[in-house]
Amino acid sequence: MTVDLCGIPLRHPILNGSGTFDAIAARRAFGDALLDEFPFSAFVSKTITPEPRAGNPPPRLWETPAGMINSIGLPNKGLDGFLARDLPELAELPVPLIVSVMATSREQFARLVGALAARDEVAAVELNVSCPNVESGLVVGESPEETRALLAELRPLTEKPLIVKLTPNVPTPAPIAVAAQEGGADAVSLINTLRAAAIDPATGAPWLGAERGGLSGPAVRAIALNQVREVAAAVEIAVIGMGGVARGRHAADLLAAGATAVAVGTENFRDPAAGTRIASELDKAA
Ligand code: RRO
Repeated sequence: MTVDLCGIPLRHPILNGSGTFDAIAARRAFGDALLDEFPFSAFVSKTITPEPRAGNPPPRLWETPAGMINSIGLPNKGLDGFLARDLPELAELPVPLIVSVMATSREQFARLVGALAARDEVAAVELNVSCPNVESGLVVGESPEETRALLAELRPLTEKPLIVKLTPNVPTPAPIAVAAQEGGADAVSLINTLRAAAIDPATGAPWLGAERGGLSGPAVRAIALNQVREVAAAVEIAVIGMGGVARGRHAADLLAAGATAVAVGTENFRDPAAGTRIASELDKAA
């Protein structure tokens, strides 16, 4: 079941969701065995920002029935740290590399995309306009106008595919996806996590250090399926579907809903080989 994702040939349709699989740590843990049987047909990096970030105060995770709330808050080395330290290691992976980026202004997004455009190791760039866990006040991906304007500014900077990661925290994501397409995006990916909170039963206060976070896992699967269907019906560009995928059947459902490829997220924390298993289950079902 090979796939063409915006001109990038993939061995199978299963990717990782950004931030849900640390390939550098996994290589340290599993050695070169990781490269012999890499779980995903392309690797999507954790989101990077122009400057280093420490991330949100702990606790950062809460388990829910059939899901998980995270409030990680984008800890990363910043653009220069990523290029110097992470990119050389990620370039050794046996699959195309998609780098996820986030910034709080169009100029800063342009700095990130411009720098990555110059790197042969990078196959595509994912624009994370949907992180629920930062205090910028503006979630670009909640506004079609902002999304279109951002793409119009970034599109001339690179011929590499630009993927827009959509938020589920809007009444319907289709108008945002259409705006991304009109601005020149090559693909959209969805869903990011749903805004959520948890209370510490001992104190009655918010459990998460940042007070709220984003819900993922099987709990969100039916929402993801509906949003992927709506978006795939509204755009001609490729759709990368994700949300609670834990088995081949779930991936098949998202492909039937119109996705070109499917990403695995929360399930990677439970089973680091989930990508390989899900790709093989999907293959057997086909
Ligand atoms: O780092 C995070 O807290 C985070 C990000 Br950037 C995102 O896009 N989605 C999410 O659930 N967490």
